[in-house]
This record gives sequence, C-alpha cells and structure tokens, in this order.
Amino acid sequence: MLRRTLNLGILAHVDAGKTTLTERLLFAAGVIDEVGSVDDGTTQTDSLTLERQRGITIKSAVVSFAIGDVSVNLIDTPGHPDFIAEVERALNVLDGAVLVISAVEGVQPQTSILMRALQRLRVPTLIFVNKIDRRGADDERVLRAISERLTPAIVAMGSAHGLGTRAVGFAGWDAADPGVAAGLIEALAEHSDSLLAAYVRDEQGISPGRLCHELTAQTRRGSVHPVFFGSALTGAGVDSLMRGIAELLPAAGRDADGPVSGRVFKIERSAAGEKIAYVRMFSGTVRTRDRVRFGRGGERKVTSISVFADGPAVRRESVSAGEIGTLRGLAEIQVGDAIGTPRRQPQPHQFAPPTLETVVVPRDPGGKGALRAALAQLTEQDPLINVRQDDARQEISVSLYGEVQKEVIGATLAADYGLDVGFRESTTICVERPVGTGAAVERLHQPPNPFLATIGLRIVPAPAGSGVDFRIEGELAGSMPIAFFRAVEDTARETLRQGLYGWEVTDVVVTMTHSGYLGKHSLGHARFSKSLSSTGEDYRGLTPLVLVTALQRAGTVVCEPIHHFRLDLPADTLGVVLPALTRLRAIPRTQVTRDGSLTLEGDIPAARVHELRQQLPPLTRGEGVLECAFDRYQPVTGPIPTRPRSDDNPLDRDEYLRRVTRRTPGSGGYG
Ligand SMILES: Nc1nc2c(ncn2[C@@H]2O[C@H](COP(=O)(O)OP(=O)(O)OP(=O)(O)O)[C@@H](O)[C@H]2O)c(=O)[nH]1
Ligand SMILES: [Mg+2]
Repeated sequence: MLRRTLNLGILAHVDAGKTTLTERLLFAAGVIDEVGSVDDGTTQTDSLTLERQRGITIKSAVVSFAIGDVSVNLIDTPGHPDFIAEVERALNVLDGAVLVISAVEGVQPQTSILMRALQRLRVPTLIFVNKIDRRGADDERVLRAISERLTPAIVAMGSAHGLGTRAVGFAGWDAADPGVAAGLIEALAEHSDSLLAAYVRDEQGISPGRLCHELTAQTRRGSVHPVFFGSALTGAGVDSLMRGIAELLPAAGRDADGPVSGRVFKIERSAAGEKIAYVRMFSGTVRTRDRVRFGRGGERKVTSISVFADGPAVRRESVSAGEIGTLRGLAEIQVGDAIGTPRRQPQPHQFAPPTLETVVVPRDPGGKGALRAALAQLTEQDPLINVRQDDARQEISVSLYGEVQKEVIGATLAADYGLDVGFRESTTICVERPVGTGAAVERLHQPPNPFLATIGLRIVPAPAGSGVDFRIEGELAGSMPIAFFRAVEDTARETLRQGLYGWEVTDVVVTMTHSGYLGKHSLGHARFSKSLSSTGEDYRGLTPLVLVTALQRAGTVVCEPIHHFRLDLPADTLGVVLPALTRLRAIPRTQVTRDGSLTLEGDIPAARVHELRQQLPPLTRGEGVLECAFDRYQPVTGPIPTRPRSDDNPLDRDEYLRRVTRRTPGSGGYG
C-alpha cells in the first residue's frame, strides 16, 4: 500500500488545547502508551524546561503518527501572541491544518487572526471545537460565532451530547440521513455549480457518496471547513477528527526524483551547539553527504539526516519530497531559508511584526561580546527578534511581541548561554509612512555627486500594510547591468529601515526613474584620469542620498501600533475601569452586558497594553480578562517619538559622504 504523507499544523488561541490534543492524537495512534498532561509538564511536544514550567508552548514542535495509510507529521504551534512568529514559519510548510477553538471561550482574538492567515494561504483547514467536557461549553453558540466571525463556509460533522460533563460524546452524521444531506447540499452548492445544477434538476437525486466526495474536494481546496467537536482531555470526538484528518485533508506531493526543494521552518541547537535544521521537502531527495544549496547562496555538506516517521525522528540516509526531516552540517543556515531550488516562494509576512523593543543589558559589563554572539544565535532561530546595535549609545536592543517573550529571552540567555541579563522597560516600535510623493535624481559626472552612477528615485505612498515595493520604470530595463539595479534595490530597502525620524519606512512604492553607469568601454571618453568604471559600491553609496532626499520631499508621518482589545469584567467595576482606560489612551468602542458580566471592545496603543494588564487585577477584583491583538498603525498624536539613528545616516549629507568615501576608495574619484 502506497503511504501518503500529510504535514499538519495545529493552531489556536493560547490555551485552547493544541498540545493536549496532540498528546491525545499520539495516544490514539498508538505512538505513546500514556497521555501526558500539560499541567504536569509531561507532554511530548512541550519538551523545553520553560514550556513545562509555564504550561504554555513557546516553540513549535514536530511529532508524527500514522492514521491508516497516512503518515501525519504534526506541528504543534504556540498560541500565545508573543510567539506568533513560530506559527508564521510553520504556515509555509503545511498541507493542512486543524484550528482548535475552546467550546467555552469560543472564538478568541488570536483565532480570527490565525483563520485569516490560513484562508489567505488557502491551507485546507478543519476546525476542532475542544473542551466540550467543561462546564459552560456551548456548541451552538460556538458554531454561530464561527460562522459570524470566521467563515460561513462550515459544515458541522456531527453533534455533541452530554456537554459539560466527563461523559460527553460526539456522534458523526450519516450522509444518507435526509436532514444531513439537505444541510450538506446547502453548504456545498455554494462553491459548486455542478452540484447546484444537479440539485435543481433533481432534489432527491444526489447520492450520499457524491456529497462526501464533494465535501472532500472542497475541503482540500480550502473552500469549506468541516467542524468537529470533542475533548482532548477525555478523548471524546478524537476518533472522528482523526478520520477527518486522514480522509478530508490533501496529502503532500511525492516527487522524490524532482529537483531538490525544501524549506527550513525551525532551527535548534544540539547540546554540543550543532545546528539542527528542520526541513519540509517539497520535491527531490537530500542524502547524507550531499552538498545542498540554501538561503542566499550558502552551500554545505549534509552530515546527518533524521526523518519523522510514526513517532520521533529517526536516523535515515535520505529525506524526500513530502517528508519532514532534520539536517545537520549546514552551519550558516537560517530559519526560513529555502533548500535547493525555491519551489514555493516564501509567503510575505502573514502577521504584524513585533511592536515593542527593549534594550538588553548584561549584568557583567564585560559581557557585551558574549551577549551579541548569543543574540545572533537566537536570531537564527527567530529573525524577528531583530537585534539592533546602537553605536552611539553602545546598546543592544531586540524587538519583541510582548513581555512574556522578554522573560523567555532572558531565561534562554541564562540557561543556554550562562548570561545574566536585565532589560530596560519595553518601548513601542513606530513606523513612518510617506505622506506625499517625492523624487530626486543624482547624475553621473554632475557635482556634487561623487559616485560613478546615475540614480533617480520616486517615492509614493502605498496602502496600509503593503510594505515596501521596489519597481524599475519600464524604459530603464536593460539600461545597465542587472547587478547595479539589484544594488540599488537592496540599498534602498536597507536605507528605508531608518526614516526621517529613525523609524522604519513602510507602505511605500519606490520607483527607480533614472539610471546610468560608466562602463569600461567608455573610459576613452571620460574626462577624468583614473581608470574607473562604475561598480556596485557606487550604487550602494549613492542610493541612500537619493532616497533620503526623495523621502524628505515626500515627508513622513510617524505611526504607532494600535491593538484591538477585548476586556471581560464584572459589570459593577466599569465605573473604575473606564477612567483607567482613558488615562491609558484606550478607546472603548462597543459594550455588551450578559449575566452581570460586561465585555468592552476597543482600541489601545500597544505602548499601554502592559500597564493596562498590570492595573486590571486590583480594579476588577482579579476577575478582568484582557485579550489584545495588533490591529493597525495610526499616526501619533502629540509629541513625535524619534529613534536614535545608526552611524550611516544619510540625513547629514556631508558626514555621510565623509564616512562612505573613506570606506570606498574607488568612489569620490570624479573631478
Ligand atoms: N476540560 C478540558 N481541559 C482541557 C482540554 N484540552 C486542554 N485542556 C486544558 O487546557 C489547558 C491548556 O491546554 P494546552 O494543551 O496547553 O493548550 P495549548 O493550546 O497547547 O496552549 P498553548 O500552546 O500555550 O497556546 C490545560 O490546562 C489543559 O489541561 C479539554 O478538552 N477539556
Ligand atoms: Mg501548546
């Protein structure tokens, strides 16, 4: 029997039960004899000391098991918003997903964020409504919330009974039942003209087989989402979910003889410090001792391979299309790197970048070098930590999603690197957006341009969330070597990391409007004496000047991150909570009261979330529950925050030229 492989992600809001469900699936599949518990720190996937101590998942982890002829590689992801970057990396390697929703808490802020990303990427997704054994579980309410807040394209795969008790159960439906068939047709005809036509022709004539077939096809396309109910704790409903996973989700492609192509979604270090890269293969086969290409031009020999197969990873000679394996020997590899020929483009970021940053201070003042080295290793595993060095102040800062991540970084530095560090108070990371259009040109041989290059750039504002788009005006194509265009683009992107106020510039289209170079052939006509022709350095040197001038003409506005909050509190505490919200610049927008409990939703600057979290317990007798998720950037009102700029600051033109021409002896040769 030919086995199929399915790379499956489990995603959810924090605490919905992903790790517990993973444990239950491993048990049901016969991989483990006893179900471990998150609360006792005995699960397979929460294996880090920190995870066991805190009872939350921090890093994604892979386990595998078989359901019939399907080998499932399951990636258990963290749900805490501080670790969303882990989820993002996993999303790039999935064939399918299970989105877990608590039957008590229902759809939570992170649930919506994750579902939107899954839908954008068209990852076929099943929904598992978990914790139906808990008091307060309400299947109808959750179904309604899913269809109102996540997607109307859902099909309940059966019904739960004995809700809120340990004796809870789940019974799958029978497609031959006329009531079930009618519901299925209604849900599926929406996305299938042929099914709709068949239904119009003959209402009774659609066979249960055809409906099941259509359900599978639409689920695999990501057009419809089957919903299961159960309890990871008691095991109720887990068999049905497993059948759904095996039957409704698509298998990975198995082109083992094709060109080598894979993607690294996790990096770990062995106890001895050796890098271990987790790779999902899309096509081809990598064998031990093969030299493989990765990232932006690295190439190394693979020294050992392990492959996930019905349990933990086991040593193998090779890893092939569809499989997940760990590779050793690729010293410079980074998380997110492609291996071989990039088959699938890495997706643009699905989630908002970190909105906080903090200065990391080694308690031992001599420990700066060791700290930098340790943080560099951590960024290999998590590039969004984005270590920044402030030369003027001799400080090292890292970006953060939140305070929990800060504690985790501190604990990791202590445990894995023996470094005792402190952190300054976190500050918000703002962005700059251009407010208008601005353009600038510097031409070859036209003083004061000291570089052997002509560059013209235009800056135009782009829609929120669109990032940086670099274009080359049509008629310039082929006007100079491609490497020079690339140097301009790379440098432009780099320069935009610090705008007029020191923040990263985003939501902008940069268009190259002028280009020109001096080739070797034209040397005979040159007026200057030295035998020079344009080099990449000229483009890298000139781009920041042109770009910053264009940016100054466009002008920028500093925008701060705003979170959407949802706050549950006892109704009688509203009187003291509202003034606190106002002090923190939070704006409540909706207010719903139910059974003496009140839910406020609204906006709050990311900078104030931590304070609100700290103030809440005394204001609400410890009963307030706050959930926040990044919503958008919004122009700052009041004093404009600036960020110290690094040395290569093209805003001060003379200083910049002094620095750059000193570094680049070839430039500055004009005149
Ligand atoms: N009653 C009940 N409790 C559950 C169920 N599933 C999980 N829990 C409990 O919910 C808590 C969180 O479970 P986890 O499995 O760690 O949730 P998670 O989604 O992996 O959490 P993060 O990885 O930190 O986002 C633990 O205390 C579990 O024991 C369930 O089906 N019923
Ligand atoms: Mg977990």
